[in-house]
Amino acid sequence: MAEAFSLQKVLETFRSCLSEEKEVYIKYYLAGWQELVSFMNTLGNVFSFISKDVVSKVQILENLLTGENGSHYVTVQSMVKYELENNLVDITKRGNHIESGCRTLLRLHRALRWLELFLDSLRTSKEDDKTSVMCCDAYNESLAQHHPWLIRKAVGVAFCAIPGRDTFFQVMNAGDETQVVALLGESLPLISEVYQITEDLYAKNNLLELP
Ligand code: 1PW
Repeated sequence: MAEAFSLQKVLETFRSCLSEEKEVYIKYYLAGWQELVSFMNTLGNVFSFISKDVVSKVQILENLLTGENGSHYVTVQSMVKYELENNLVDITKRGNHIESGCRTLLRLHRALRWLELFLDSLRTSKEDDKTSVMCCDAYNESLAQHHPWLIRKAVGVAFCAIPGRDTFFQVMNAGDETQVVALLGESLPLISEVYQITEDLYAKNNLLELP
C-alpha cells in the first residue's frame, strides 16, 4: 500500500521546488502534485475524475522529464525557453503540440491556485464552516474561469460530496487542529511563492492562455 498522505510531505516537496535562483524544479513540483493526488484519493471516489486528469498531466510532464530531451525539462524556466525556441508549443490554437510541457503545466498551475485559496480558507475557517462552500468559492475564484460548463457542473457535484472539516483536518495527518493550522500557515507561503514565480514567467512569455 502507498504511504499515507501527510501535509508535512507536501510542505517538504514545495520547499524543495525552488532553486537558489528561484527557478522551479519540475521534479519536485510533480512530487508535490503526487502527494496531493494521494490526498484526493483518500477523500473518496467523487474526486477520482479530478485526480485522473491531474495524474495524466503529471504523467505527461514526467515523460518529458525522463525522455531524450529531459535535460531541458529540469526547471519550468528551462522548459519554457526550450519549447518556445523550438516551436514546440501551440500558441493560439490546438495543432501539433497538444501535449506540450508548457500547456500541460499551465493546467496544474491553475489548479495550484485553487488549492492555495482552498487551503487558506480551511486554515482560517471556524468549526461550523462548510468545506463544500470553501471548495466552491475557491474554485469559482480560480479554475472555474478556465473550465467549460460541463466540467464546472461535474466539479460542482464532486464538491458537494466532499467530507466535512473534521475529516479534512484528520486526513492531513499532521497532528491536532492547532498543529495543522500552523503547518498550513507554514506551507501556504511556499506554495504561493512557487505559484507566483510560475505566473510571472508565463505572463512575461504570454503563455497564460495556451489552448
Ligand atoms: C483537495 C485537494 C485537491 C487539489 C486538486 C485540485 C485539482 C482540480 C482539477 C480539476 C480537474 C477537473 C477535471 C478536468 C478538467 C480538464 O479539462 C482541465 N484540467 C485541469 C487540471 O484544470 C483542463 O485540461 P485540458 O482539458 O485543457 O487538458
